[in-house]
Amino acid sequence: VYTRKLFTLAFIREGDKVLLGFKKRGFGQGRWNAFGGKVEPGETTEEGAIREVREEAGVEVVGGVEKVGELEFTFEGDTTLMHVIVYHARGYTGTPTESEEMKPQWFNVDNIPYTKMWPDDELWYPIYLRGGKFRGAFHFRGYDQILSQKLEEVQTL
Ligand code: 6U4
Ligand code: NA
Ligand code: NA
Repeated sequence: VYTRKLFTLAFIREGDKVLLGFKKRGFGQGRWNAFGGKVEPGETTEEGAIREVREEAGVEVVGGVEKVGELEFTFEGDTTLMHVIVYHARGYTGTPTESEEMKPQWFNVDNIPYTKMWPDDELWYPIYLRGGKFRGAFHFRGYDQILSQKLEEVQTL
């Protein structure tokens, strides 16, 4: 029996570019990722996603966020299930600014640094980047090896 914990992961886009952050500390340290974290008591997942973008990337979401995916991550020998709601920000204002947790940088959609990211990212990013929605589950050994996976593109979440 798993203990489910709710997280967000949010994307900022600008034309052909997507904003990622280099995680400087904590879970996923040393990897490029979108922005997000734990949903706090009393906030909706959308509010949590918008807050994490503000805290980690230094930009303000404008026009709200759209849910684009749902992911579940489990780890061999660990009873925690990370339930991650993935969002696309409809717009933003401000200039990406480095925080204690993340160093933001724009990447062209054809030049995503998959070798320096979570290994599941190269599997589902392409669905998101072409405008699709997805549901996935990945079971890890350590943080580098996917032991089993499910991934499907869906019309609605
Ligand atoms: P603290 O340091 O406690 O404030 P917080 O920012 O709340 O942390 P954090 O950064 O630990 O939470 O949350 C983990 C982040 O990593 C979430 O945005 C989800 C994301 N994430 C976790 N596993 C992932 C994976 N396999 N692939 C991926 N993102 C993942 O692309
Ligand atoms: Na975070
Ligand atoms: Na947080």
